[in-house]
Amino acid sequence: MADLKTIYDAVIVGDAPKVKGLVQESVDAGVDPKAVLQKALIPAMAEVGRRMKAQEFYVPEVLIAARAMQWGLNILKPLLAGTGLEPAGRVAIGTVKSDLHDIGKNLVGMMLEGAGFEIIDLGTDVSPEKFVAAVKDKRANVIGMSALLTTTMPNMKKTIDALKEAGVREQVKVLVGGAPVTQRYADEIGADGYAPDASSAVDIAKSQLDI
Ligand code: B1M
Repeated sequence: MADLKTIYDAVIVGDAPKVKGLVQESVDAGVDPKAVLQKALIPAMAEVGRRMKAQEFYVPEVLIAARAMQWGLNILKPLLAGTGLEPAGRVAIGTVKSDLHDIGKNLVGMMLEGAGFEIIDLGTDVSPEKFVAAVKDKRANVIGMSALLTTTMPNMKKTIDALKEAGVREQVKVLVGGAPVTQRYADEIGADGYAPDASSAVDIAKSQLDI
């Protein structure tokens, strides 16, 4: 039977087929799926985040590790449903209206998922109304907005305004990021948090939700 450390190591090196095989082997042998998630996949992605911050890993390494984590997660998800394991938070993430850049947004989503958050991926070119609907209909408690263009950044503010108009601003934490976005801009538009990279996004989301 695969030990959890082997799964942890396989995620870090981004060996998706190996992770898939080992996770399947573990659950078939009766290992608790929660243990596989909490003691192998999540800590592995935390380590990937640490290496990214330390500039030991760059975008390609992070993407392949996240993909490996995803393959393992796909096996665990149906087994975890109904076990009462609550996600750390429910994040509706998207690239703002008129902006089609999604590499950074996907990376942030994958890192958050790797940290135990449930991700509602709204995609790109997401209107303020769609973000509002994710809070109302899908019970998101975090809105994650990404913008890569200086011309689309103002749509972050428009989304925050739409959340206020819909009366749901107080129900969610708003996290923003993307190359042209700064802490100063986040403060200016009234966001709750700003993260310069995917790994910090996990730290900020956790601290916003007091996890
Ligand atoms: Co575009 N593009 N692009 N582009 N593109 C930029 C952003 C640009 C800086 C290039 C340049 O001119 N030097 C420039 C913007 C200039 C500006 O606004 N000042 C630009 C432009 C102008 C354009 C077009 C207008 C070009 C044209 O058509 N004339 C056009 C716009 C299309 C549109 O969106 N409507 C366009 C199109 C494209 C492609 C489609 C070709 C492609 C996107 C493909 C895709 O995403 N699927 C593309 C690309 C790839 C880029 C560059 C080269 C790379 C962006 C990227 O993926 N970076 C980019 C130049 C550059 O940044 N060097 C550029 C890697 C990614 C991992 O980083 O997204 O910053 P990033 O994400 C980081 C952090 O920012 C942070 O974490 C991530 C990981 O650490 N982060 C968050 C991101 N979102 C976050 C959310 C958070 C927290 C952190 O919380 C929720």
